[in-house]
Amino acid sequence: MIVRRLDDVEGSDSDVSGETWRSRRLLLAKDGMGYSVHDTLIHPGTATRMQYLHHFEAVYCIAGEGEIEDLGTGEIHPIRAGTVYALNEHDDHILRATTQLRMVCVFNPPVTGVETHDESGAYPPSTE
Ligand code: 9YT
Repeated sequence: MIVRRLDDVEGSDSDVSGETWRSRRLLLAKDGMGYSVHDTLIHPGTATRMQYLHHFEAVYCIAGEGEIEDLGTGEIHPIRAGTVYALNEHDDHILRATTQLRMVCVFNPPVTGVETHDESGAYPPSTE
């Protein structure tokens, strides 16, 4: 059994930041679960375009307010605590944070720990 706390991850190599976000990666590829679990903060007033070409991601908002724009359909969905979105079609999207968003993110395949977005808004393919 693995028991890990946010305190264990904060400030470690598994605490990774991009320009608009900070991702505390609680479970990683090396944990052997087949997915990774992140506690991610999206900074207020930011917009982030992303498209995970090599991963599926589910995102569950536990605090804050914002919106997600599906660039495939043009639809905009409000995000607040209790909202989950699943990028089941490697969807090209923009995430806008009105206030700080706290999101629990699950990636399949799992990230190894150090990934940040490339110029297309994706993480590289998993090599593990
Ligand atoms: C919600 C989102 O996709 N934010 C970017 C960071 C990423 N989810 C991560 O690595 O936790």
